[in-house]
Amino acid sequence: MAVERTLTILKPDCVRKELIGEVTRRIQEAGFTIVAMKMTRLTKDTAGGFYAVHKERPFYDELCEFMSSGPCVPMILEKENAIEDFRSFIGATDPNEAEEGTIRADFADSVGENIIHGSDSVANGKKEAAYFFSEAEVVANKA
Ligand code: YYY
Ligand code: MG
Repeated sequence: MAVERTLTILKPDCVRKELIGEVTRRIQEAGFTIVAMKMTRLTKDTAGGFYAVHKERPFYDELCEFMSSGPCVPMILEKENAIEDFRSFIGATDPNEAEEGTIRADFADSVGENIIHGSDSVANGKKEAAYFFSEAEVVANKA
């Protein structure tokens, strides 16, 4: 299996609930290596750019409001099979459908406020990582 990178965001609800530590601990315990990390606050426009693929969806405006409602913590994670494994680790988009023990099942309140993002393909992971981090901000952790 190939080593891949995925982009995650601990969303504003994760930060508000003071779950940065707990979720980051679980991410590392699951074998993902953090190679970039920051705290930032999106504007409605930068949130909209990140989720541009959903522009025509009925939830887009609310999603952009939510994603810009407070600070968030984007990270680039590295692991074998990172994309698929991280999607399993966070659980389904709707926490009511997320498997027990996943981040969204354990911590998310609703489909709109679901604690965490994970890239859905290697190509999108690269695009999303570049949305938040310059090359110089990506660190060879555990080289
Ligand atoms: O990749 P993932 O986050 O699991 O779901 P997407 O279908 O890409 O949707 C992105 C984001 O949009 C989701 O995390 C919450 C929000 N959303 C929503 O508010 N209502 C929906 N019915 C679907 C998605
Ligand atoms: Mg998605």
